[in-house]
Amino acid sequence: MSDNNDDFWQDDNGTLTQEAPPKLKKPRLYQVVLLNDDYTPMEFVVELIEQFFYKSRENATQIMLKIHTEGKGVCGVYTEDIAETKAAIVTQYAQDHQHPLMCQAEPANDDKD
Ligand code: TYC
Repeated sequence: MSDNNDDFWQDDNGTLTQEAPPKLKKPRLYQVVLLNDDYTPMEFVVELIEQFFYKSRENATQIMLKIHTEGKGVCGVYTEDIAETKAAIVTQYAQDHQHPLMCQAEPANDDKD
């Protein structure tokens, strides 16, 4: 066996072998956002953020106020399946309580690794 360079190996029969690059990539991340509306009570939104996104009361209140003033806000970042599932569960939970609150998943800005 001889080593031609860093990428190729040559065995005794002259066969060249190249090591394959790793196939696994980091999964793309999705952020779960809540959208503002004029009807859902602030207290309901704060409690929902605490319950579904495991935020402290203080942090949940800050996120709710950001949504209220800016139109939307990020509650958490997950892989795609988890983000889509969480968004659907949260929207359904709000509907079950007769509130029009909308929750959606969107691709997070991928900063280079
Ligand atoms: N704008 C709502 C109100 O004034 C409060 C609210 C905040 C609603 C965040 C939705 O995602 C939301 N009662």
